[in-house]
Amino acid sequence: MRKLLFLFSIFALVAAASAQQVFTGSMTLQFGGYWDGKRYVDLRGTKIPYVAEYIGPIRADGQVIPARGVRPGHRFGDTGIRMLGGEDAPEIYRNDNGTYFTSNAEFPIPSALDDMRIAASGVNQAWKTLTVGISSATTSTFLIRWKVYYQFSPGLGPGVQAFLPHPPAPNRDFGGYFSVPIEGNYLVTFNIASVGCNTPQAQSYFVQQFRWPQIPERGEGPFAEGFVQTVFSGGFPTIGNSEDLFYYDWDPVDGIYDETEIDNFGGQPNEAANFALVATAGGQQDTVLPTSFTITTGIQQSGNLGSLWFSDDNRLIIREAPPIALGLPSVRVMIEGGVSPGQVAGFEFQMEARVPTVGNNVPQVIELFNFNSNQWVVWDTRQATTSDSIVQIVIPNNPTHYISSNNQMRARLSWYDPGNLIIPGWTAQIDQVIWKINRP
Ligand SMILES: [Ca+2]
Ligand SMILES: [Ca+2]
Ligand SMILES: [Ca+2]
Ligand SMILES: [Ca+2]
Repeated sequence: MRKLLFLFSIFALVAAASAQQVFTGSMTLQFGGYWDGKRYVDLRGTKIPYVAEYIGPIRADGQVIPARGVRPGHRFGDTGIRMLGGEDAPEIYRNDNGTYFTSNAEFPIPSALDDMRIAASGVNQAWKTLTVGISSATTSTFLIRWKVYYQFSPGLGPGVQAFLPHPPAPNRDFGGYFSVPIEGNYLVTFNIASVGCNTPQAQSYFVQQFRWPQIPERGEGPFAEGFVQTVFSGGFPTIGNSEDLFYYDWDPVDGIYDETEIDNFGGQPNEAANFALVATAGGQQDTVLPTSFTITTGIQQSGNLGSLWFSDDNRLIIREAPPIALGLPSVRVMIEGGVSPGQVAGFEFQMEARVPTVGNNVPQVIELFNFNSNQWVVWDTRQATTSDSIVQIVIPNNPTHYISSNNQMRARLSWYDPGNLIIPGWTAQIDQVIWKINRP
C-alpha cells in the first residue's frame, strides 16, 4: 500500500564548483553482460569513468541543508556530461532542475523504480552517459545496481514484480562498486557507453538500488538502508516525461517492485516523485577515455587516471628509469579504454604530452594494439616536445582491428633516452589521451 512519504525541504543546488567539489574515478562493473549477436559479452571487470559533483551535505538527522545559492546558467548534471564525452550525444531524458531532495531518515530509499518516458529519438540507441543522484551517509564502498524495465503489468497484486522483462536483458541490469570521498549528496555522471544499454520503446522504468557488497558478487547483497539513497529532483523532466509517482521498494525492501508500492511525496506542492536523472544516447562521435594505465618502465611521480581525461594541464608525470635492455624505452605506459558496442566507421587517437627541458632529444613512440594480428603496431614516431604538443593519429583502414572482442582499445606510449642527455631524472608528462570513435 502507498506510504505517503515525507519530504525534506527542497534544496537548491550549492554554489560554484571548486576543485574539491568535483572528483573523478572509474567504477568497475561487478555483473552484467549482453549478447552481441554472436556471443555473450561479460561486463564484469569493465571500468566505466565517472565524474561526481557535490551538491550538498547531509545533516546529522539525515536532512539536507538548504543550499547557499545557485550559480546562474549552470546546470549541475552538465558538468559531468561535458567532461565525459556526452556532449556529442543527444539527451534522451533530463530531470535535473537545479533543486534536489531526498526522503527523510525515517523512510530511506535505497531501492526504487521511477517511470521514465525517454525521447522517441532515444529508442534502441545505446546510452552513452547516465547522470544519477546519490545521497551517501557513508564513505564505505557500496554497490550501485541499475536496471531498466520497459513494461508494466498491472493487476498482479502485492509481492509480485509488476515490471517486465524479469529478469531484464543483461545489458539493462548491471552495477559496480562506488564510494564517495566525503559524506554528502552528489550528482554522478557515468560514461556507460561500453555497456550498450538501450530500450526498445520510449516508455521505460528505471531502477536504482544501493546494496552492500557480497562475495561472490551477484548484485543481491543487503540494501544499504539508512546509508545510501536516491536523490530526487524537484519538478518534472524537461526532456522526456515522468508522472508524479515512483515505486518505493519498502513493503518489503526486496528488489521486487509490486504495484502496491506506488508512491509519491504528497503531490502539490511537493511534486514530483522523479529521480534526478539525465541520460544521453547515440551520437555520431564517441570520446573514449582511458579506464586504466600500467607503467611498465619508469616511476609514477604524480597525477592519476583522471589526469589523462582532459586537456587541462593536470598531467600524469612519469620519471624515466634505466631501460631493462638495450634499445628499450626509459618510460613506457600502456593505456586502455572501453568503446561502446556498435558499428565503427573509424577512429582517431589523440595524445597531448611534453618532456620538459630535454624533450627535443627524446624519441617518442605511439603504438596501438591490433587485436586482429595480436600485436603492437607503431603509428607515430617523433621527437618529444618540451611544452605540450598534440599528436593525432587517424586510422584509415580496418578500425575494428584495434578494438577487442570485449570492446577494449589499447595504446602504448614510449619515450627513449638517447644516452647523451645531460640531465638524468627527466619526466614524460601526459596531459590527455583519448580516442574519438566515428559512427557510421
Ligand atoms: Ca518490494
Ligand atoms: Ca515519476
Ligand atoms: Ca595542456
Ligand atoms: Ca589532463
